[in-house]
Amino acid sequence: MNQERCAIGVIGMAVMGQNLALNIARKGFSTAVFNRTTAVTEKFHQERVQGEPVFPAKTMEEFVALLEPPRKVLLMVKAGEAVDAFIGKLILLLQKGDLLIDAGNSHFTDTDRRIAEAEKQGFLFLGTGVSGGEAGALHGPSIMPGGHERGYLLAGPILEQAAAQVDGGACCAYLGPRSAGHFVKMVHNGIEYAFMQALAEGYDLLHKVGGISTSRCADIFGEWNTRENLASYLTEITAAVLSHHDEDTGKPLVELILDQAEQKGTGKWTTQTALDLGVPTPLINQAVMARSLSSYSGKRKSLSSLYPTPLPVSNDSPDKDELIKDLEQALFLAQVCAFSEGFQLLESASGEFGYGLDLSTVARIWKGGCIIRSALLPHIEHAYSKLHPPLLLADPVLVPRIREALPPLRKVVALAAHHGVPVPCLGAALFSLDSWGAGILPTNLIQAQRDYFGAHTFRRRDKEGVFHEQWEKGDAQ
Ligand code: NBP
Repeated sequence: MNQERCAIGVIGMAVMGQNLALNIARKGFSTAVFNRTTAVTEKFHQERVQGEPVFPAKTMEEFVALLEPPRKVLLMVKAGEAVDAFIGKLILLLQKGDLLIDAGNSHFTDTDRRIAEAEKQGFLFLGTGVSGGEAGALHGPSIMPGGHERGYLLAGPILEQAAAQVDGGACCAYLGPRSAGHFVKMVHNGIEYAFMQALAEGYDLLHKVGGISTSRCADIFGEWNTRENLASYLTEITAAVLSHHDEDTGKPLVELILDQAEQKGTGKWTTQTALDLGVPTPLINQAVMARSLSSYSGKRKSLSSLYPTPLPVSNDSPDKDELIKDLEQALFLAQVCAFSEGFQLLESASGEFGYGLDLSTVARIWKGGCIIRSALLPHIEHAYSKLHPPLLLADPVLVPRIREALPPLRKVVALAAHHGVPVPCLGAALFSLDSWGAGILPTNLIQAQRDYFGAHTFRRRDKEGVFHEQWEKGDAQ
């Protein structure tokens, strides 16, 4: 293949970088590739490149020399120090006006810092979320760029062709200034955590309370995936995972996997940021907590003998068909609540950080390629483009479906409590819906308590103004 100046360069030849580079090259854009460890680049080039215009470089100098000015360099490396290390090297080799794209899962505050530094040095910078795992990276991910809009003018045509295409539109759009793209990706991952946890709770209830085998659970998830309420990538892969058998033992592999969930941090960041912004994200929080708690396997084991399950399945098993029907509705609501809190967080951050996010665009570019793609997203796109509900839970199209699903969710959570099966996410969905819909909450008492011990004052329902009460007996005014 003739060497030519490349349209773009990709740094980082682990799973995501390799697949994204191949995807971009298959769309006809010549692509230079580089990895810190050269052997990785060589192996990739020998084993996976088959005529695509991919050009490996052994050194950073060689890599940069391969690029057509203004140069576009996409970093797909481990978030954190590796990104800063590469930026530090690249700014010595690139020229003003060249573009850096950080496409890893960087924390949004790191992206703000890097963009400010890039500006000082005269470079363009895009902080870009990419979702879809390795298959998405190869066949079309959802791409969430933010940062310098002039940078998007340079790289947008390449990214849009590499992205998943849904209804004739690319699942990629410029989202806003500074860290808008990485913020949206972080919230995407938070929603992903919540929905994964809810699906796991659904499996747990089917299995432990319904006494349904893992293989039959696989069929149930498969059926749910064909229906409007739950059709989604995560439901689809849950069915695939549950139907997968271990070659050595012949058992469903999931039953042999240790119940200790790991996390790379994006869920935790979502929760931390939501707390900072004062946005309630109970499902995402519970999903993060559930993973944290699961990691304490030794402590859990010693406590499991102290607190046996209140009701063994055989004593009080519900009707299986009813459980399956109720769970479908409950999981639908968990998904709606997770999206609702994610979009509320995006809306709040957009105001706080000046991102100017268009929430319908976010929903649109999540419709394909990404891990949280779901049959719900077209409704969410419509809600935010046409109806602008104060909260997704108030979307007039979704309200009747939410009302219909609420009694089954209540039944499922009660059943789980009855049988001692933990359902933190499904429980949080019920808590969330009941709290938003309660009208009056018992926080009046909290205000009174605060005023009692700290003279924090309170406002009243029946009069304007701010009040403090002498609460001690006999001291009341
Ligand atoms: P990893 O996150 O595992 O990172 C591996 C890459 O980072 C390799 O190229 C490695 O080079 C390089 N690297 C490391 Br590790 N430390 C380095 C350092 N100090 N200096 C320079 N390079 C360093 O790869 P990935 O799973 O492909 O993910 C890439 C990015 O995409 C991450 O930010 C990740 O969070 C994000 N992401 C991943 C997925 C997914 O499904 N995996 C999905 C969406 C987003 P080496 O070969 O020399 O060690």
